[in-house]
Amino acid sequence: MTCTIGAELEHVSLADAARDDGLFAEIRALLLKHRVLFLRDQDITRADHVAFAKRFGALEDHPVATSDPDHPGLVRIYKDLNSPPEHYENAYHCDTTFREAPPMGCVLRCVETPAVGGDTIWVNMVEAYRRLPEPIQRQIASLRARHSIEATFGAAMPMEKRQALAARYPDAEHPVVRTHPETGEKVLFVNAFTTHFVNFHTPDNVRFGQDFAPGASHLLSYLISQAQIPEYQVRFRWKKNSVAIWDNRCTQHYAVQDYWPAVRRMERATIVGDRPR
Ligand code: AKG
Repeated sequence: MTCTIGAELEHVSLADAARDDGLFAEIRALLLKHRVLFLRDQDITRADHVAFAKRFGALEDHPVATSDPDHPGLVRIYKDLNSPPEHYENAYHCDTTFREAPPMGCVLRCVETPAVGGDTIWVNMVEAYRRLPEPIQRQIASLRARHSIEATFGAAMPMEKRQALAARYPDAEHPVVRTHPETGEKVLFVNAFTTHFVNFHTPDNVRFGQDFAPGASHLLSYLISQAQIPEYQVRFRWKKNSVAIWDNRCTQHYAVQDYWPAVRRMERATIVGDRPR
């Protein structure tokens, strides 16, 4: 859909793909190539949605979003007049990287969309890494960073709830440049959940101790800001029954919060991933 990311699949039903090995294998290969796939008119049941997502692997719950009691693994992201924007999704992020093993990917279906607004943007973080200046690539090659649930979901919560969340999801540490486990590509792997580098050593911070690293926060902000570059992005206009399938290991996304108080209802299945290396 753009020169760097996204493809739209036509004349494919995900209900069929849930049952057809060949079709599923083709979709999986296209996902690795294009990083996010879009399909229209997927008037499928919730059971079909879950069955298709499960072809990729086991599903996991979301730390803050509500799961559908009748369809374990399906999370509701429903917004209306009574749920004002909480600024969770409208930050460039890779899903739940505060987990040791963040998700492999997601299958998101639109149940209801506002007349205007509510688009979602995806970003190709392999391209973001490739286009970094070479000295920066060298500088970040062996850097590691901390990812925390408190940086985003926790920030707006009362302290007690926030502490409970942090206890349930302790911070994780990941490489700043991860290698995609299937394609072998290098991926710039910092996002809204990333709080700081844990091994940014310079002559100065050896003197001050490794938690105080002059230049580190500037470098981290610079790396995080790469997701905002339009050349690495695709922006999708939802319709009822549109579906997006994304590879969470090499993309970030941003749900545009411009529609409140209109109603927007999405349902999402999240596929368990592996530990970034
Ligand atoms: C997420 O599922 O992580 C989101 O950011 C929501 C995406 C969307 O609702 O478009």
